[in-house]
Amino acid sequence: MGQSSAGYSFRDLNPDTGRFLDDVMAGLSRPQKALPPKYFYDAQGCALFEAICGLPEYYLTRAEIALMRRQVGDMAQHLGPGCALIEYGSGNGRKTRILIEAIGPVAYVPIDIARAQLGATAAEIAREFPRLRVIAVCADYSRPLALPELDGLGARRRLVYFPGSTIGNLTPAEAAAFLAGTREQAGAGGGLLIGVDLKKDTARLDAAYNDARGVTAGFNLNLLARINRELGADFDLSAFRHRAFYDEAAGRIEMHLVSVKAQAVTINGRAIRFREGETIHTENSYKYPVREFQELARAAGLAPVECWTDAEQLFSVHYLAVPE
Ligand code: AVI
Repeated sequence: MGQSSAGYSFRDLNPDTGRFLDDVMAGLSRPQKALPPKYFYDAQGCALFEAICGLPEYYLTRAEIALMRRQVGDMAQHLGPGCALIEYGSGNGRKTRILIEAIGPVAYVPIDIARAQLGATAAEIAREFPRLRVIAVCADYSRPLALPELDGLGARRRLVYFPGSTIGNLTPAEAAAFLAGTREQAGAGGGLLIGVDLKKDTARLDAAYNDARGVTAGFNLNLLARINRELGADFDLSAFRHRAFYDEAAGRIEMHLVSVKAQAVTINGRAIRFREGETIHTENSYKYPVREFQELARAAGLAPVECWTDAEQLFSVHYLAVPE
């Protein structure tokens, strides 16, 4: 584990070594071509996602931050002081700061696949909260991972924080399996605090993923640009366009990249053919009513304790306890 002079330690589990090419080839060889959304987040992708979070149409981030500010006092009553706070997908840590200030954890363990952003966020938080032990872990939290040793830190319990409705990027079956794995990481007596986007009218959802400035389109297309940059592929970005829509029956936004013509792309010496109009499915973003998400949590062996929503009923944050 590398100890940084900035007051945090950094453990690199090398989440991307060798997997990107295999995942891309496997995804583009399926009848419905698909790419895993975790690969959106290279440096450009992180910057584009930051821009998305500030867009007028993308209500999720604003609603969740407003909710956290309004309810964090009540959350603190449930969560108590002195926990080890483990965060999946730490991003820029804006919501985390609100939580850290209110609950006073003894340790903060941000886990993210985006190495550079993880280091920057860990350094900033270590500077802002000098008494907090910050242990950053660069890892793919969608796969089983070994957490650093936390027992010697004097934490009363473990709290896993998973904000931003990133759980919505998993299918419900994947989300249930993920919750069950996270329950194990939190351990008996621990808890999970999870941000979940709520179902709402289709027009608002469609607009959030089809912003007028085309930032979401750029974020989606950056996946192909990343494959070109890192795997030496020859995607012509002007021959693909962004498509996102809400599928009401499935309760999810689907994002695709549509091939605007018949074409072939070479990746690692192999030609991948596209028909005109054929799509690469790049992301799902599921939306859950409060009860539906609580059912999912129960099925994963967790006990829903409390759920907070923002004033406009756009977003929810669930507190789920791990039974003793
Ligand atoms: C990270 N995740 C929760 C975002 C979402 O809303 O599903 C990713 C995103 N995709 C397009 N816009 C934002």
